[in-house]
Amino acid sequence: MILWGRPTSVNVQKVLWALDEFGLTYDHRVVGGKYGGLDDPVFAALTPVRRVPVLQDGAVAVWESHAVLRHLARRHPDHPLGAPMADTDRAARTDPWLEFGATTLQPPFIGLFWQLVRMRPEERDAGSMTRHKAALAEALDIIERGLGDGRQMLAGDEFGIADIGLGSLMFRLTDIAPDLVEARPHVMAWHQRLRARPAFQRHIETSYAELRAPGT
Ligand SMILES: N[C@@H](CCC(=O)N[C@@H](CS)C(=O)NCC(=O)O)C(=O)O
Repeated sequence: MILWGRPTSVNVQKVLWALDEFGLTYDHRVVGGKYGGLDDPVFAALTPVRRVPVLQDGAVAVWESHAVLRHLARRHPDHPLGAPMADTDRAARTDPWLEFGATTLQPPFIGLFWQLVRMRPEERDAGSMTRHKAALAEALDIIERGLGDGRQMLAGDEFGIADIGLGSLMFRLTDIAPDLVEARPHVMAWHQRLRARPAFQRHIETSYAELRAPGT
């Protein structure tokens, strides 16, 4: 397998974390951001969006980070992370979280991250930051309710690919908006459980200094 994508991308980090949890080996091609390469013909032939991550697995190239997580699960139905996705009823507890992560949690997270990390203070827009924080608070309330029945992880008590898809945002989110996380005890406890995983420490809790706007 070949994983394409810079490790500072949160979407690439999801895949790095998942590959590590599945115990898989792969070649890593660092492209995107300051490394460039997204318009190179070899990479461009793999994905119409020309964004990272892309996972080349034999004859297929999978793009969209959550599609990659599902692909790995389907490829390894006997692994504890893959088994739930091989069972329609169990998959139905995971899929909504992955969709919710991509459509509802991640967009305001990316918006706030860009404002606070990737833009210089003079470029920031207070109204936009307020809107992103409000949307994030609503999304985190939903996770808080989801975890409120005492379950350990998003789709039940077992760690799964939904925890990877959404949990990968928690390190940076806690950095840029600690108040949003600290106000939600179930979200905080879930994050702490993820932090105990060595693969989380290796791939998620990493510096994003290279993404900072000059002078910030
Ligand atoms: N929805 C896509 C988003 C992909 C995406 O926007 N990737 C960003 C990095 S997080 C990218 O390729 N940006 C261009 C770059 O890194 O140069 C996914 O989940 O994979």
